[in-house]
Amino acid sequence: SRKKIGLLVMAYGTPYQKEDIIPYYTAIRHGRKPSDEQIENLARRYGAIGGTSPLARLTREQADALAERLNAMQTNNEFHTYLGLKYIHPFIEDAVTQMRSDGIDEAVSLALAPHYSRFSVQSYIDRAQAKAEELGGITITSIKSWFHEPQFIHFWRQAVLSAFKEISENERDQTVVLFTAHSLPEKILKNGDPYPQQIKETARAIVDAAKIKNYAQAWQSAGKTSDPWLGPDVLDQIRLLHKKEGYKHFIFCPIGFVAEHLEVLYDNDQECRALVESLGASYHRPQMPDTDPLFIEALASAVLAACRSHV
Ligand code: FEC
Repeated sequence: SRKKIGLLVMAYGTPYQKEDIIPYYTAIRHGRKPSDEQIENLARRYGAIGGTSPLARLTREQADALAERLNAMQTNNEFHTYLGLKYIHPFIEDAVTQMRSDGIDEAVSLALAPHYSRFSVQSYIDRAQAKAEELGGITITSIKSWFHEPQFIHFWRQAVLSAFKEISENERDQTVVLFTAHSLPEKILKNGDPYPQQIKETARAIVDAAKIKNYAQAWQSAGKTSDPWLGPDVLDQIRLLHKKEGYKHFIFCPIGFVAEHLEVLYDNDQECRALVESLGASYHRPQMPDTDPLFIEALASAVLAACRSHV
């Protein structure tokens, strides 16, 4: 019979309703309550994308689609999905506790973020492992990154190519593809964090697969702290590219994210778009991975590879 395997899908989380914004934001800030001004600013941005983010729904749909795909493509294991979020319920710890009480002794964890950083994915992993150790009797194999999955690259190849189709043929040479990911504090570089390199490799692989001529990379959504953050910032990069090359079209690929959410719908689709259009150029942003079958296939492939090597 099939072995029962826990599939711990870990993701960032988002406020479900307006009232969740303060506790959520406080959790992101490791328990330090944000100022009234910061809260208003964040509430305003959620307001600008319709009140709340579609991320809660999309994360759930991604987890369900992944489990369904995994159970359809092989017969050794029966995967049971548990959703564990970083900054709102159900928390990562809740999910591990639930798996354990459901009698699961082996699990695979996957974060819905393609690239590994000690500051991002490792903190998901640490929380799951700490809870598993505390409870005992459950082993979790943690996938650290999955950006190299061929179907993930293939997804972005298709997405970029469809964005190019919106552009008239004679202007395709005056188009730049801009790859972005969430910025992190520059201090990550001191410990040789692989995050920037993995993002660069992802961009490179998409460029090769889609035969893109003009491309650049930038960081987005940096925190407003006194620490230096990885740059160039996306807004500076847009200005620079426009000044130097006079591009008519900007295609945005936020390859560090996997769903439409605040960062994409506000930081890209509103802030970046406004700047691009103020420069007289056009803004394009292909569909995000969401529940695209190619993307779900990429995640399933990463989970099966982890099972082959451990479970
Ligand atoms: O609700 C939504 O639709 C968006 C959810 C959301 C995702 C997301 C992804 C990442 N973040 C990463 C790092 C940081 C660092 C700080 C930080 C701050 C915020 C704030 C909100 C927020 N993040 Fe986030 N992030 C999302 C939401 N993030 C809200 C707080 C207000 C603001 O700054 O806008 C700075 C913390 C601090 O103040 O010290 C650092 C990284 C990712 C991508 C990887 C992942 O998904 O885990 C890295 C989705």
